[in-house]
Amino acid sequence: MTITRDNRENRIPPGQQLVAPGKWPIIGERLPTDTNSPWSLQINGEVDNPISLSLEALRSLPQTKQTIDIHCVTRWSMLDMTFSGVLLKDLLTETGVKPNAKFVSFLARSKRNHATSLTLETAINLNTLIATEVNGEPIDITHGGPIRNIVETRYFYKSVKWLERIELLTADRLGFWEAESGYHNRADPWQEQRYMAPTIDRRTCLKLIETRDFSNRELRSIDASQRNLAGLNANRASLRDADFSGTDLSGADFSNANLSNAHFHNANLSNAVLVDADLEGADFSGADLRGANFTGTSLIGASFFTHKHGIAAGAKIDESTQLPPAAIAPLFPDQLHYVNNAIG
Ligand SMILES: Nc1nc2c(c(=O)[nH]1)N[C@H]1C(S)=C(S)[C@@H](COP(=O)(O)O)O[C@H]1N2
Ligand SMILES: [Mo]
Repeated sequence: MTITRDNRENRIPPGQQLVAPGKWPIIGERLPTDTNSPWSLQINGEVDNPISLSLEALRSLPQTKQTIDIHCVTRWSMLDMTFSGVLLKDLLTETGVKPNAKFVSFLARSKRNHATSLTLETAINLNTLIATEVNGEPIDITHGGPIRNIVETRYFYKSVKWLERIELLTADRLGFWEAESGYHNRADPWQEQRYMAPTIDRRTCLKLIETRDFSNRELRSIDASQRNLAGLNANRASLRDADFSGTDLSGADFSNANLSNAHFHNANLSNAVLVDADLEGADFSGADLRGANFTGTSLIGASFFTHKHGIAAGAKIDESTQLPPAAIAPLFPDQLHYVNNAIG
């Protein structure tokens, strides 16, 4: 059976950009805990007949081909990836589903027992595929082979690498990123459901801004826009989706901070230290980056230039900006072009 993608005119959800052709990034865990022992897939929990299928048994079941677009929460997308495998729906026909089963959890063979979940209804309606091949080849181990689930029209964190167990549940159990990093549990890229609501209230936030010390704190989605935070200490702070638009951050220390999807539009980051920070999906458009140090950063999906609302805004970059080749290599082609031009 072949399932074809819907015919959306615009295939790129808001805030996403295409990676260079053939450059599929590796995100999150790089390898499963154990690559040697044989792979199998268990289906248990609220089912009538729990089963365990060897990889071979899974491959010998009727295969479904599905062409989907991948959208990572860190703002990169890839179109027309053809996965094949067995539909979850078909596997659940084998096991039978108890009437009280409402959620499905996908669990990985990985160090942190990485998992994600969906409502059973969503999982079925979105044609969740238990995939073993991509574009006609077995899925590479770094991309979750030999078995990963594939969920179209959801951010890619709903597709677990090294899938080894599917558990049906009566109540939801948040997945790894959803619980640890506040990733949105619905994850619809067309609605930009990237993160759950902020973890800190307005008053605590204002007090913290006064101290200029964010070090080691969990401050996802904090609104620190249009402030004077020169010399901020944000060493090892967790600042996913934080809003620093228009803020003075000159000389700030963001080393080892998690700033994925943070907003630095028009911020002053002159002489800021971002060494070893996670900057995936971060927006530096219009920011002053003179003297800033990006050594050891991860910049997949980051942008230094936008033309949102018809207005072009590029970051201020010159020879004093430390943007090592290794850090900028994974940038989107147009972003890389802008940065290279600016460095001169
Ligand atoms: N086991 C496991 N599955 C995972 C992750 C992970 O860290 N561990 N990361 C998720 C995220 S955030 C994304 S974007 C995709 C990345 O898949 P890729 O590395 O094949 O691009 O895997 C998802 N599934
Ligand atoms: Mo992701």
